[in-house]
Amino acid sequence: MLVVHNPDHALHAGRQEMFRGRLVPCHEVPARLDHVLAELRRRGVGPLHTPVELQPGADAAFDEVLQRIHAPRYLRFLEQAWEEWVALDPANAELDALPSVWPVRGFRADVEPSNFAARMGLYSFDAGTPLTAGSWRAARTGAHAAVLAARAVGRGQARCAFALSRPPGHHAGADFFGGYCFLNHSALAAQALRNLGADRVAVLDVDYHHGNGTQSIFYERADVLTVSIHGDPRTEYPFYLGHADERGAGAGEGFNLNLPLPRGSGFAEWRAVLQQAIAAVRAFGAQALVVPLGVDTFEGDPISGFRLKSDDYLRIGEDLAALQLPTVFAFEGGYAVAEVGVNVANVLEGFGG
Ligand code: SP5
Ligand code: ZN
Repeated sequence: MLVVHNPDHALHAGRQEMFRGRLVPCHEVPARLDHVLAELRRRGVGPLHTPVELQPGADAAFDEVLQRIHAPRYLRFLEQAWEEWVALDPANAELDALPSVWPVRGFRADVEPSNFAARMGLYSFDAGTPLTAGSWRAARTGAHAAVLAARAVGRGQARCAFALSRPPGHHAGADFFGGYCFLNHSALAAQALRNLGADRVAVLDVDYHHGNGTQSIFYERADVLTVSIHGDPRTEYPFYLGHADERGAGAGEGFNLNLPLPRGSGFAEWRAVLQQAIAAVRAFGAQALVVPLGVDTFEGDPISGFRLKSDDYLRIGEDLAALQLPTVFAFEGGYAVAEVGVNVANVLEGFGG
């Protein structure tokens, strides 16, 4: 298992997220990744590859994938956001940037406001995703790590790879951030695999939360099947997407599969649904697989509602390996910080290779 790690991840360290009228400490903290890295090292999972600092333009193929998945004006926004935030008021340098106004139904999303707060709302869907001085650098290097992992798999240099990055990715859409995510690693990995010749790529999202960003990016495409197993959006974040009747649109009709489960579900129910997901990936005839790997399905997760135990993650890895596909894993959620390393490492160990 090739592990590509994001050396810049700790540059993104939000202080607070908005929750029910209060600013509360961020759940998505740098220590999460440190625990995963430590556990992988302890078990000798590797080799470990650390991408060198990447200047814009230094890897033209990466920039091409980034621009294919994300809107150029959104990328420009992210790149400049921190400077603009501080330009509003020098005192802002001590605060995280959070949006507080959004264009809802019937408002204009086609005109980009010049006001920074208004643009921040245009490009986001929640107030739980702080943007900090280092967020862009961390997100960009993390996205690069995901593309490098996909490239190694797409070129046959590795049968499977793990992009160990944060901030996470699966809630980020073509032109929006949210759910702690800015750039969509799994979408970028899927596109990189497509560019290297895989005609059909499947994304099987096992994070507790629906992969709304990935779904929306590929919703009208037939070349990437998106499948997500998640807490029912009637009660669970991100609420406004992830229902079973969302099947794709246009050319993409039939190429999106949502498998929501009620809050409180345990591994028996979860694993039965994983078998459905795996059957769909097989029926699609995928030539490569991308797995947004969140372990916030864990019973001890502080913000989620499934009841998986640490040993269950070994079974998930084994079940996914049965597909016998070149596979890229990308680190997503998981907020029981002390257990995140063991749970992620169990999936990779169960998968083998
Ligand atoms: C990648 C990922 O897993 N993103 C998840 C984003 C969830 N954001 C909303 C969190 C709501 C926090 N609720 C706290 C409840 C504590 N009792
Ligand atoms: Zn999640």
